[in-house]
Amino acid sequence: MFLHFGVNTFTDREWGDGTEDPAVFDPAGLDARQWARAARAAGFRAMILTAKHHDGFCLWPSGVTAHSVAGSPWRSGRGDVVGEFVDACRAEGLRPGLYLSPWDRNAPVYGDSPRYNDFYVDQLTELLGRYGSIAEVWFDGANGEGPNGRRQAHDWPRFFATVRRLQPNAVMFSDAGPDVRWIGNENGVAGDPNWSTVNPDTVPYPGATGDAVAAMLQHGDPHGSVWRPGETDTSIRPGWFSHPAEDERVKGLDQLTEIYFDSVGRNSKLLLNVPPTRNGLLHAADVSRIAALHQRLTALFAEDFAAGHHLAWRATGPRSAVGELDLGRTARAGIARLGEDIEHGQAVARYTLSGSDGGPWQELSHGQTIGFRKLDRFAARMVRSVRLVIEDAVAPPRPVRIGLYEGGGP
Ligand code: FUL
Repeated sequence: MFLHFGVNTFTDREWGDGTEDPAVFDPAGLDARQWARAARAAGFRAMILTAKHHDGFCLWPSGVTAHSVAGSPWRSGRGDVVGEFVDACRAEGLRPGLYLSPWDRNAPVYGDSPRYNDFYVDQLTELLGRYGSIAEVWFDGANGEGPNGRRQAHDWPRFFATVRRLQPNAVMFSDAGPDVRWIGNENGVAGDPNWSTVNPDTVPYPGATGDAVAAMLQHGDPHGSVWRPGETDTSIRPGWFSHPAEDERVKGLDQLTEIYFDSVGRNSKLLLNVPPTRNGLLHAADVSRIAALHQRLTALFAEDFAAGHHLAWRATGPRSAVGELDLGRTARAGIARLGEDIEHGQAVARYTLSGSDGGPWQELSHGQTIGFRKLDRFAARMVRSVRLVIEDAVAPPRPVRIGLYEGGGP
């Protein structure tokens, strides 16, 4: 779960300009445990908070700027949202992650490249040194300075090295990784195909643009030299921050289900933004929507007909294979869940899944990449056995995990 929260929550904006008075920040009822409980109950495993958005306002009392919660009336200026957030994650068994916007519209040194790089590393050092283990660091690529704006040359190698040194187990996200990559849009849709390998030279730094960049983010590269799986970020609302005018525009259950299939179902992580409101709580409408999504997904994947049944696998060539699995009974199937053993990478480039109820094989679905997870929905039919034909691959294909579920029908 992604949480966008900050001065924009109070000024009703998406991008603050950095001139906001810290006094506007006063989430009187803030309860990070409520965020974490809602997330956990809805099946989320991690939460990522905007510790600093583009406006430069820090949700923790940073020692390198006065533009922070320390200048706000909230908890009489002695509060620390990042601290409460991390504690709440720990209490609910969620992994905490932090977003620290590289673009800073408040910092006077922004644009004086070496000095801002020092300032940014100082902030990273505070965030990664004070709160115990942090699971993910999120580097946003946005920059709206425009042609006459300030030009900041970010020292990405230094930022990445700082994270590695202070939090060696943290995953770093950006357009350019180095660990996980942006999927290239904010609509909740990963590419199909979607390779977890990329060519790093095509996306040299976060915020790089162009057709080749967009294609690399969406699809990866079957021959890419680095492992950099996609992460799909999208918001449950039209905006990233909470706006009362959008309380009626929380995405519907069907749309969220589509997003799940289009992201998680296409070999990507999903990072769904659920923004806290001005009183510092998640909105009831959002909380009930994520709970409903969890319920629906739990129901869809309740029973795996293939579980425990032997998959007979054999190579049919250097880059092809066939797997067959007998369910031991006839079941109505409408969803297949496929997965490669990614400890050995990602190999499958083209496949066809067929089913039989005793008669001839009939195609259930076909596709290109599988990767960690591929979800296929098809018109539900009775099957007793399934056959997965790997028609093309970039390496000898290993046995693919197959799950088979009834689904709700398309
Ligand atoms: C973008 C930002 O400009 C948005 O405000 C938001 O934080 C989104 C996740 O990334 O680049």
